[in-house]
Amino acid sequence: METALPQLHTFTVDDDADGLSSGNGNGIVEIGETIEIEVALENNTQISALLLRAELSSTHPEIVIVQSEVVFPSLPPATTLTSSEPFVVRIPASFFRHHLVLRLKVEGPNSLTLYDSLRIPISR
Ligand SMILES: [Ca+2]
Ligand SMILES: [Ca+2]
Repeated sequence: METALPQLHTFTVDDDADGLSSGNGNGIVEIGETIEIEVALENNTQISALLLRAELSSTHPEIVIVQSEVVFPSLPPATTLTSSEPFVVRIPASFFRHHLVLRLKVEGPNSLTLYDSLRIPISR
């Protein structure tokens, strides 16, 4: 069986007060906010990547990942696709680092597993 290779295209961060995020909506991730992260994947191979499941984790124990798993419908060749639901991450007021680094893992039944990281600046 041929193997698809999903790759991270972009990610966007939402700090507004709508949906599962809770913040001041100024576009800057600050301590005390809960953010939504949308990840867009791309597929530059010739076959569809089926049933992708993406998982987000953190090496910082104080970070709370409220929604750590999102799924993608199949990702056809030469396309970019955003997950139907966002990841949700809460940054506690005690977080003291200037960047948050999150690990992204994406796997599917006919794909090579993707490992990447998201680096998000944090303000206070
Ligand atoms: Ca939102
Ligand atoms: Ca903010």
